[in-house]
Amino acid sequence: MKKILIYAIISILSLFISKSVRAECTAAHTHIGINPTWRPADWNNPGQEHIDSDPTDNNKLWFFSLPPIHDSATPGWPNWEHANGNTFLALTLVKEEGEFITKPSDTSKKLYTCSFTYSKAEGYGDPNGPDHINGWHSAHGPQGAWNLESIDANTIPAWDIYIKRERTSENLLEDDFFTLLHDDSAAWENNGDMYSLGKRWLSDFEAWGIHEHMGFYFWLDDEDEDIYIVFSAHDNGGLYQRSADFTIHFAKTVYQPVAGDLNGDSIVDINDFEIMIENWGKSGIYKGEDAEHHDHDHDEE
Ligand SMILES: [Ca+2]
Ligand SMILES: [Ca+2]
Repeated sequence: MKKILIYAIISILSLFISKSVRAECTAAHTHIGINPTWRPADWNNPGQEHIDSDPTDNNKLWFFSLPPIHDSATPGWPNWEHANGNTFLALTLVKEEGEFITKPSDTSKKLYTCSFTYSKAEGYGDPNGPDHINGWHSAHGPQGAWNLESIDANTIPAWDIYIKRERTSENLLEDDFFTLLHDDSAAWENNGDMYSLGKRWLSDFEAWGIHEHMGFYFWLDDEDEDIYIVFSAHDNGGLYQRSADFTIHFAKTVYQPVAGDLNGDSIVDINDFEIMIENWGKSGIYKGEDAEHHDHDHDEE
């Protein structure tokens, strides 16, 4: 009886929690913060202890994907990558009434975007995972170390963040990439274009920050399997230093790492088995303490 009651309470609680999560924004954003070298010492306890390998970059901007604490954490955080560096962001064909859309100036190119759901537990296609990827958000990380300055609701911060489109991969023409704002107006149509992210009071975080939706669109021909775009973040307000260039990779086909896949093709089959048989019994272990003493006295003949 007691057990049933506990289960009932848990399911009511989880209902409530999933509802309140869904009430929030369900899109995965690229985050913008400061201090790229700061990390919690232990992601299982991110509120305590930290490491910071470089004290000179504490005011430098940086970009990151969904951090390890998130239910839909990006496997290769802070990049939009898998843990082995493979591309994480999948491209999806844009369809209008079941038909794909071709580029007006080159009908061999079709319109793609990046719109899929993902969670850590269920992987790609989990309807409860956020939609990847959509726009930008300020960092509101553990211990506040990555956060842009925020004093209170009445004090508008001095920072004024804008993002510059640096370049795209060489298989794209300049007008093969653009973004659409939520009102369907385009931004970043050319390399070198800047886009200023508005600052606003975010009541969810009780802090000043950035929350801007934006879809990524590409005109791709059949040869374009992988593409990338490079952005940098800047502060017009003079508070923060320019970020390092941030590269976002997209691919029509994503190759997830799988345990047992030895040749890296994301399939575990006879080819991996052959590699294992060929190398059966080999050992790559070397213990420095077993090294034989080497005489460095070169005077003796
Ligand atoms: Ca630092
Ligand atoms: Ca394989």
